[in-house]
Amino acid sequence: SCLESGFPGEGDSAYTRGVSPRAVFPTLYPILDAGVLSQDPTLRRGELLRLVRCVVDAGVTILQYRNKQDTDTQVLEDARWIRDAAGPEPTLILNDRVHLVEQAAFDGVHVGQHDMTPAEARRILGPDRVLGISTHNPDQVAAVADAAVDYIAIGPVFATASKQNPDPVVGLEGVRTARQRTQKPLVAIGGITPQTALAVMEAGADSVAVISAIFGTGLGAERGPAIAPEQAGKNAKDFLRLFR
Ligand code: 3NM
Repeated sequence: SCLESGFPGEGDSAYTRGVSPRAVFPTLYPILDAGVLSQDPTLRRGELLRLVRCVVDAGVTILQYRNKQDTDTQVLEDARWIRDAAGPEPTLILNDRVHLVEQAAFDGVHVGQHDMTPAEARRILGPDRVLGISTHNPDQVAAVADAAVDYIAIGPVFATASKQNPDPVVGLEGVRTARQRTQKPLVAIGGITPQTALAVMEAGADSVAVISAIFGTGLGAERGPAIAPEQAGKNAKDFLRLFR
């Protein structure tokens, strides 16, 4: 195939194993951060339901749930609502909590540089689930270029307000260098908007991961999402339109 650009290593999951790895990864990878959700359980459930439905209806095929602050019990409850709302098709990725993926009926996990080695995460996950890892510079990309991961994220590409203590921005140049260091699907993250997404893809990313330009920034407490679910769907569509 003209899209073929290399083969994943033996450690990859069924998600990319044996197929052209860069051809299968979705171009838009929204991340729903728990910071945009209300604490009240009833409100929270409705918010999750509507936000997830709206972006899935917009055409989103992969979605990460990122919750850095709550208990496993809360994360698991949220994750189950998300799966219910998304239906069986979308690929759902949980941030960090490898041990909850199976119970949540999620498809995979995203780990950071400090969470756990790819080999350890792969051992817990088994061969068939999706595993992604964060990197913050091209050297870190090179270090996991042949690891048992399905994709490599690099960021922040641009300044971001959605992550505490972000690493220094890598810019488009960082994406270009990262692209030279791996054949795996490369996901760019950090401050990406519809205005910059095409330049990021042209620099070599296969996908853009996005929090605030789709879901907004959380207002916290009991106030609920800053962005209406319909608006989140429109935002996702704005990205997807660019990639058609
Ligand atoms: N990880 P936004 S940047 C979750 O550099 C996350 O690894 C990053 O949110 C990294 O699209 C980031 O609002 C925040 O900038 C992305």
